[in-house]
Amino acid sequence: MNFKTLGEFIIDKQKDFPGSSGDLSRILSAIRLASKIVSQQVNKAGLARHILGGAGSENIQGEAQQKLDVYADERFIEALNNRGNVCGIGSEENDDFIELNKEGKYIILMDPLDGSSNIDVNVSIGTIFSVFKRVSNVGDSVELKDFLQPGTEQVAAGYVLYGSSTMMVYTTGNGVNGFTYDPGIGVFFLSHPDMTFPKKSKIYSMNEGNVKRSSKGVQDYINYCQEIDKSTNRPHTGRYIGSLVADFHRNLIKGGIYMYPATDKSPKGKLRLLYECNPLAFLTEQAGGKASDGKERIMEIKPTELHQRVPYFVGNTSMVEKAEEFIAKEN
Ligand code: P6P
Repeated sequence: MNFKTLGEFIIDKQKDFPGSSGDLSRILSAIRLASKIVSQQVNKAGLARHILGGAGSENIQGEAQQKLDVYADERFIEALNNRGNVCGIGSEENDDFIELNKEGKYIILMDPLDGSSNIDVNVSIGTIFSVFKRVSNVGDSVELKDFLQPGTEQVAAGYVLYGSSTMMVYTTGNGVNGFTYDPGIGVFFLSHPDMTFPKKSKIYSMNEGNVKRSSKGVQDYINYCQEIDKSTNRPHTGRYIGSLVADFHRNLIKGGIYMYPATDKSPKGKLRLLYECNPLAFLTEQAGGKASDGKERIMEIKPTELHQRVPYFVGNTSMVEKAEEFIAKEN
């Protein structure tokens, strides 16, 4: 077996930070452990009647929580808490942030199971995570300001995709690497080293039911994507699964843009800045792409709320900039 394991990779990369405490390695290992546990449940969701269906509760977004949402949230919180070096977690599934160990130097923001509306129809879903160093004093209680940092301050970010295979893709600021899980032996192997967006790209991902509810600039960009012009690789190909991690992962490998613009129904967009847009933006920039709200770099937005939503355009730089061009013209 000549593939490097995720565990070996984490330890090897730690050597790139001489004198590091190993705290970040322990956090990544905790995420690795929780993702194995969640993967096992996701992969039998069709059978485990006790898991399927609503948990009878709602999250702050007012979305019916699927039992797997709650299950995943609890497993990631437990695994991270057990490492003792995380002082707090902000999660889509919890109205307020959760305080863990006051001595912890890191905070985590996460969407424990994004795309959960797809659980019952057996479409890929994912976990998204973002890691920051706390800004409040070690030993004190974690504070909201620890979570409201701009994405540029992230020390690590990534996702776990529960699809035809389970993959973990992450960055600590030195490129993007993807690991595929072998459930037979319970190990993630380095299957996608140094992931970057391909130069050529023609996939656009948007819920086109929202086009008429979006701005003129977005409508003009979608029309541009659909025009026939061989010289500019058009018409582009529409692909939208309705599961952000799955759409993002496909576009990272094949090239493309994912858009969730502001609409009359979601005037600030639908996706959450802290635990969806920022972590994928960190990966994107590390993979040579671009992530914006249509005007401003996502990672430079100063957050004001834990569950803040923003319009989102992410993927190949050329495609994101073309969309921004149409948006700029509308004003
Ligand atoms: P719509 C899932 O709820 C999610 O947050 C993303 O995973 C997905 O891309 C998007 O919302 C789907 O939203 O409005 O197109 O159903």
